[in-house]
Amino acid sequence: MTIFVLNGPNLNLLGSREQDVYGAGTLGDLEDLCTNRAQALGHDVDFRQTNYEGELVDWLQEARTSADGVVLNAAAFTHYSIAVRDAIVACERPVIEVHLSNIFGREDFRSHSMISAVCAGVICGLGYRGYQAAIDALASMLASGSSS
Ligand code: CA2
Repeated sequence: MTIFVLNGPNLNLLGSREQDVYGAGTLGDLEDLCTNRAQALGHDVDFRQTNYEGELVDWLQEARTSADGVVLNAAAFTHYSIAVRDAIVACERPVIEVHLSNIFGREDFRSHSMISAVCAGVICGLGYRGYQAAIDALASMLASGSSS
């Protein structure tokens, strides 16, 4: 099975600054971790990052035909994008929302997610481990044929 791991704006900067919030690893390190985890479970990962809302919407639409499940860190789009929310619903695949940081322990505006209600689950505050946990959960959901 194929799992899309989709990352939103500014996550290409991982490792270059704000290491106290997001960790010291780079986006490349995160891709390696996701790929290795999925391979160990017998799945493929298609790992992508974009700074553009429309491109993320395009990828979620693509997931409907090309992915079995999605791990999504929509970054700042999480907090205001109705377009991303609608694309999650339209993709008809289980989507797990992930954040590296604990969005509930930061500025008030980060505590609200436009997308949580339409995702299969939410993981935040666990750093890179959150992506690993999301891949594990998706693999288990796909194997059992359930979306929860
Ligand atoms: O904690 C997360 O994963 C976030 O999705 C990251 C987003 C933020 O807007 C969300 O509230 C929470 C920001 C990603 C920016 O990443 C950077 C990485 C290094 C340096 C600067 C930004």
